[in-house]
Amino acid sequence: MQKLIKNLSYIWNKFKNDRKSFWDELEEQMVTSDISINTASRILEEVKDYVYRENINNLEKVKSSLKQQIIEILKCNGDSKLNISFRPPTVFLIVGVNGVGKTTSIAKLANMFKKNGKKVLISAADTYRSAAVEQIQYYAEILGMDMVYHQKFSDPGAVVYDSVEKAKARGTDLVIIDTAGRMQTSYNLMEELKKIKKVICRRIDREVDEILLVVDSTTGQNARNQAELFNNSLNLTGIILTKTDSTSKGGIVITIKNDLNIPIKLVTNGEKLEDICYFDPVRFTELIFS
Ligand SMILES: Nc1nc2c(ncn2[C@@H]2O[C@H](COP(=O)(O)OP(=O)(O)OP(=O)(O)O)[C@@H](O)[C@H]2O)c(=O)[nH]1
Ligand SMILES: [Mg+2]
Repeated sequence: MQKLIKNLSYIWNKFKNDRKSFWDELEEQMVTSDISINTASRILEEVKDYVYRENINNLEKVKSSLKQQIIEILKCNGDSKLNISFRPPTVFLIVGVNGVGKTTSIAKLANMFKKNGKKVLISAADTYRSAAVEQIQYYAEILGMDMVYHQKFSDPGAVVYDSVEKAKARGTDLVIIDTAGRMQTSYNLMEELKKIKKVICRRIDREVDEILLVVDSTTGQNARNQAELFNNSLNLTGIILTKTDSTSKGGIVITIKNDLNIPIKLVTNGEKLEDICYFDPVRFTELIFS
């Protein structure tokens, strides 16, 4: 993860001589860190308000006010935890565009629940690529988990139907569903995902417990558009932020939470099965400033 505000110390000398250009440059740095203009303005309005009200003249205090505003945005009101149903199986639907890290995040998540003694079933509803089934199969084998899959190009709705029925019959705690990231058009993809969602809801007789969008933290501001598109079709319950170990800027999650109010629930930071954790707004903010 890269520093969010790279040169705050460098532009600090402008604070005394030319305040306007200090604020402008700070805003520019935030925007190049994948924070949307809308979000950056909201943060800076609060920071400026504090600086002028308290007559602040100290870099550390400005920095700490910035951090505080970011933490406020990223904080969730109790909805950052994963929703586990008291009527098993709990069902998580994992969605996201091609290559963001859906399948590997599913393996990491399955491993996390398995370590907590839960029985997990993986549902290979990405029937668009045959390699997708093989990849899931590999993880299901090393994790010793049930898996449901059909032929390539078969109906993903049918895979999901079978998965939930099998989970019910076997007393499985959690079903995690992998989905395709690529389709001929995003319209086709959204229609297919909506259909999958409907199948799950009918089988469990409630809303899907989690619909998680996987966001590649190196994507930049385009990730906001992805989140908006998926959210409009599916009503997302949260975000899994991946690849935070690479040279990502991380600012995109501040934008997604501020502009779309979708909570960030999990973060992955490597390729090993253990490289996943719950999102912690304070730790995350410290990291992007450290
Ligand atoms: N360094 C690093 N690499 C990651 C992380 N998460 C995923 N990857 C890598 O990203 C690549 C794509 O991951 P997948 O899980 O296959 O992505 P996907 O979204 O399922 O891709 P499609 O099925 O093609 O849509 C793989 O090479 C992963 O190892 C992470 O947290 N850190
Ligand atoms: Mg995949």
